[in-house]
Amino acid sequence: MTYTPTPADKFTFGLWTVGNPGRDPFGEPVRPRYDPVTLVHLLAEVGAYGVNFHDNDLVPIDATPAERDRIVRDFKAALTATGLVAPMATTNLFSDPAFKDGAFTANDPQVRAYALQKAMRGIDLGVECGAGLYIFWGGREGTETDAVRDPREALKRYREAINYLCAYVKDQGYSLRFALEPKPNEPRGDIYLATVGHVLAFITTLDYPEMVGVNPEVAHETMAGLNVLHGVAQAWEAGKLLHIDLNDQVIGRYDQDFRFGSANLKATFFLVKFLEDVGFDGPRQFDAHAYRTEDLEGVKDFARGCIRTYLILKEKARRWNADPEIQALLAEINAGDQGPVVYSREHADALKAREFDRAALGARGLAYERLDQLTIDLLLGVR
Ligand code: DIG
Ligand code: MN
Ligand code: MN
Repeated sequence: MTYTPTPADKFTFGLWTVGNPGRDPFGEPVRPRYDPVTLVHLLAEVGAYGVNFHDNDLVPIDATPAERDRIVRDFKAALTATGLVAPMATTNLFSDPAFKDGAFTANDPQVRAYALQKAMRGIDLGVECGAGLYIFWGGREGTETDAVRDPREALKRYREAINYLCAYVKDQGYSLRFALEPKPNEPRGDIYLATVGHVLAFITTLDYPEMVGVNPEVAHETMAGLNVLHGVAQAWEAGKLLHIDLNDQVIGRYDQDFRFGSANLKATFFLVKFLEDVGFDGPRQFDAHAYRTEDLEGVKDFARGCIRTYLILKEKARRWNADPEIQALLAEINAGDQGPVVYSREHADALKAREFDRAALGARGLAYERLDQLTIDLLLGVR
C-alpha cells in the first residue's frame, strides 16, 4: 500500500491550518505568513483535494475593493492551476476586537449588526469561490461570567442571526448549506452551543432547519470529555453530518488541533471506520496545525501525516471488517439479536408474563476483551 491520496478522498485543509504562523499565548510567530496562492500550491503538493478559508484568511479585513478583487482573482487562478476546489468557507467573527464580546450574541446591537454584514459578505465571497458549505464556529459566542446575559437571550440572538442568513442565502438564490461547529470553551470561558448535542437541538428551533447541519471537530468534543464517534454518529443518524473537522487532542488541555491520529489512535480508528462504513461523502477537513517547532518543510510533514494516517486507518478498517476472527466474534456476540422491538398489546402482555433467568443473563461472558485486543493487534500491525 502506498497510501497516496486521490481527489475522491476529499481531504481538505483551511488556509489557516497550513498557514498557521505558530503564535501561541506565550510566544510570537515562528513561521512567516504565506499568501493564499503559496498555500494552495503547498496543499496541491501534499495531495489535498481542496482548500477552505475564513473571509480574512483570503481578503484582509482592511483590503480595498480593488485589492479584494485581485486577491480573489489570483486565488481562483491558483485553484484552476492546481485543480483544487474550495468546498467550504466561513467568517472570522472572532479575531477583530469588535467581536471581543461575541458576534451574533454580543450585547451591543451594533456589533451584532456588523457581524451579520460581515457574514453576508463572507457568504458572497465563499459562493464566488465555489463553496457549497458555510461554517459557523462561534469562537467568541460565550461568556466569562453569566452576569452579562441570560443564556436564553444568547440563543435567541444566535437563532435570529442564522435565520436571517438562511433567508439571505435563499433570497440570493445560492446553493449553499450551513454547518454549525460546536466547541465547549476557548477563547471564551464558556462557549454557547458547546457540543454536537447542543447544536442538534438548536437546529430544530430554526426557521430553515433543512439548510443547517453540524460540523463536529474531534478536538472540541474531546475537550468536552465526550466520545467523538458517538456525537458524529448521532449527527449522521439525524442527517446532519455535513462536514467534519479532523484533528487530535489530549483530553483536559486547551484546543491543541494536533495532527490527525497523533494522540488517540484507537478512537481515531473507530472514527475513520465509521466514516468509511457509512460512506460519508462530505469533505474531510483537517482543522489542525503543525507543532510550533516546525518550519515550512515541517508543515508539509504535518499535512502529509494527517492524510497518511487517515489512509492507513482506512485500510485497517477494511481489514477489520474482513477479519474472520473479529467478524466471527461479532456474529457470536450479536447472535441473539431479534431486530427492532415494536409495541403491540399482545407483545406487551407476553413480555410482562415472560420469565427471565436474571442470574444467567449476568453470568454470560461477552468476550469484549478478546474483541478489543484483536483490534489492538490489528492496529499494531501484528494481524
Ligand atoms: C476552529 O475549530 C474553527 C475555525 O478554524 C473555523 O471557523 C472552523 C472551520 O472548520 N473551525
Ligand atoms: Mn479546534
Ligand atoms: Mn474546527
